[in-house]
Amino acid sequence: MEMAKIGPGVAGGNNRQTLTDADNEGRHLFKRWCDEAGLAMGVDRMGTMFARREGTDPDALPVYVGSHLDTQPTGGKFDGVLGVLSGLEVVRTLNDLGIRTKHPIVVTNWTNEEGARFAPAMLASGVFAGAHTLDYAYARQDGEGKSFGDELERIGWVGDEEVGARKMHAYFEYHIEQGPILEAEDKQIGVVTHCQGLWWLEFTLTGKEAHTGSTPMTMRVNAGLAMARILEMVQKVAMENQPGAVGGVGQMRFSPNSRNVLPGQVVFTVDIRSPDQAKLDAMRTRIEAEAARIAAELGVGCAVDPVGHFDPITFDPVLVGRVRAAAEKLGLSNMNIISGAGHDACWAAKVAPATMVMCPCVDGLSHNEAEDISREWAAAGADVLFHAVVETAEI
Ligand code: HGY
Ligand code: MN
Ligand code: MN
Ligand code: MN
Repeated sequence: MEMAKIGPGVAGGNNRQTLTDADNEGRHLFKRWCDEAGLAMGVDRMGTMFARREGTDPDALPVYVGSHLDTQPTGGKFDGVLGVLSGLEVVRTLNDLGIRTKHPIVVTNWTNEEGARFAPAMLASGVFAGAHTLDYAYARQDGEGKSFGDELERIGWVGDEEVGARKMHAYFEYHIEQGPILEAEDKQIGVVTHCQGLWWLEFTLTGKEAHTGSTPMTMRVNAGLAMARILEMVQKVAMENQPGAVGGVGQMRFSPNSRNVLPGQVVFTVDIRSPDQAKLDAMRTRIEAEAARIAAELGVGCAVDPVGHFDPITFDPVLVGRVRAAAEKLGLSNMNIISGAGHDACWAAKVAPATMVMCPCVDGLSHNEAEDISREWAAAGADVLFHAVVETAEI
């Protein structure tokens, strides 16, 4: 039986899903703006873009500042792009002021942060940090069976740099919170101390295709029912691990996906997260065991493939301190926060001192086209980013 392909369709919609023509267009616009700012562009074999501003000491390791330009199928007005363009604004401001830092500064656009089209999320930064091989990344397929490597080739962004060859003095990422805390606490700046860990568990349930009308209830091998019970169980496990745990499912695929055919196969990805390592791993163990029990009770086959994972991250205390000091110096209200969403900074933190700056977002909403921030919030975070980056790059 043909494996049910999962993942959103890439056609249409107001988005820049990774390696689509819209992503390509955004990359070329970003490159033009980097050229205009006098930056030298390097591209690695995952298509990640590194725009370098020279420092006074060419031997000094660069300070990297970036995020991602790719988006979800719906959303992404600020998620990622705010951090890339604010990084560019840091170097444009230094250009305007005629300031040359000691360390070079490299503005970065990581390929496929979202993991919407090609799982897992943070794919390019994961290869950069050695969590995935290049072959693994190139073989990842989207919902239409296209591979990452072929699509990167198609849009012409296979760079010549070995992935991970670059060494970083430090890495900064500015991002919207994508949650409700900063707005609710009326804070302008999130001083990001940690990021919660995650597991993406891809379940493949195998039932028996049969007529939804003429098949007696006692004769069904119902993969759809098994999926429903597993989703309910994931909700229960996450609620039993409050505070500080989340669990849910964003995508699933029935095969043959016909109204009057019981599904022969159901494929879906469970997304669980927690800042607590033990809690995160215990949730995974429990969900896999209970899913197997639920499937067995219904005579449904159950296979699990962990398609995404990273442990909870602690960001670099020195850099975190610089973000806090910059917010204080600028008179901006601020608080420590743990990032609920994953970011490229999580993999960068594996290979260099790294941290993040966050600004609030309206109603804590993200991964939704209604995602919004105020100009004041955007500017305040960019000011903090500027001061923290420049202090680290040394004048
Ligand atoms: O899944 C995440 O946390 C990120 O939005 N890619
Ligand atoms: Mn993001
Ligand atoms: Mn996102
Ligand atoms: Mn782990």
